[in-house]
Amino acid sequence: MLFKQLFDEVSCTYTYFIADLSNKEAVLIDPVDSELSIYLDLIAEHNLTLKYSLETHVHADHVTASGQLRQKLGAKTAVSSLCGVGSADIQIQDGDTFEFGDAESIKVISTPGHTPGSLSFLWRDRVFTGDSLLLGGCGRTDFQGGNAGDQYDGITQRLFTLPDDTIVYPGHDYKGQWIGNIAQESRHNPRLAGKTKEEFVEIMENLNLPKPKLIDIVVPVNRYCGIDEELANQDAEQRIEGSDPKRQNASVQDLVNEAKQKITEIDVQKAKEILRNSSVFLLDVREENEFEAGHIENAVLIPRGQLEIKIAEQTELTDKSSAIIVYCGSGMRAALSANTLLNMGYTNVLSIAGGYQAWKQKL
Ligand SMILES: N[C@@H](CCC(=O)N[C@@H](CS)C(=O)NCC(=O)O)C(=O)O
Ligand SMILES: [Fe+2]
Repeated sequence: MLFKQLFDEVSCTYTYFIADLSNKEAVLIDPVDSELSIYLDLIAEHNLTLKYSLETHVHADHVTASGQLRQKLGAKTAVSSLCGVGSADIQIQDGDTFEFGDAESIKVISTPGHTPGSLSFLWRDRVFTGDSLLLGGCGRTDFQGGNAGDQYDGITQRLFTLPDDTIVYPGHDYKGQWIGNIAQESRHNPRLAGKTKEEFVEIMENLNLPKPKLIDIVVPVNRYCGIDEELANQDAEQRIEGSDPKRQNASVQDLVNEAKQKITEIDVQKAKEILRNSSVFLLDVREENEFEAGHIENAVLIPRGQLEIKIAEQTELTDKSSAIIVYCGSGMRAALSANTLLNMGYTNVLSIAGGYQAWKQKL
């Protein structure tokens, strides 16, 4: 076996590389886009096939390399189904396993809290905890739909119940630490050891950390596996032309086209008419910074990646036949979101074609 713990010094992110040198299959966990050449060199040097690129969550501080690894090597991208990454090849569920090599298996342990879709991965005697459990700390829970109570439950019930000598490999470390183990973390982690859930929540609510510098830029891109929306479109066009046989996976544009066949789109004119004459839940699924730069009056912001979780909290929508109009920047994310809402049982969902860009032109 070949196992490497790699570190991106800019974002203090750990990436994990596991390869079975006998049958030449490899897996990456949380690859960082600026480190891509290192992964490609490692893979070429050992003549490996990269089978999976696994994400512990949608990252807020760096761009993932998973989309590029899919394009260049045909690796399958995999992220939790709760992350809103419709373009990922595999929508991971708790308990899933990823088989690779002769008899290697990585087991998925759901550890929500840092984000609703945060996962840990267990391989042999090692657990890759993403930004759930960090060494002597844990991931923050104050953005991206984070929840401190869930974080406490996930860490104490799913991770601290692993054998004491399980090695903990975190998603980040900001103090120069590399590894820990379950015994150390469960007994001495200052945020968790001997703390009740209420005490933990209190600590997490008072961290007062500044937002990650790149959050508004990288989260939307990471929802497309680290390839921005426009590039993803170009990529789709190239794939449809069949220019590259390795690029056979469903693209963002394919998913949008599929969604558009199932949902009902209306133009801006019609949307204005409906909004004038009836009471409708107007849903903006863009990111916070886009919303702040301008939005339709009375719209409720729920970024697409938080849709499944946050929509259920809307008291106005307990009746699933309530009218919902959804929009985004150009109509793509709204189409995907409308389709998600239909799948969740909402029956009266409309999406604004052309999104906020079209809306602004009709002011
Ligand atoms: N200074 C970093 C912020 C890093 C950050 O907030 N990291 C998140 C993980 S994405 C976290 O949970 N940090 C925990 C902590 O700082 O205690 C940046 O600007 O990118
Ligand atoms: Fe994170």
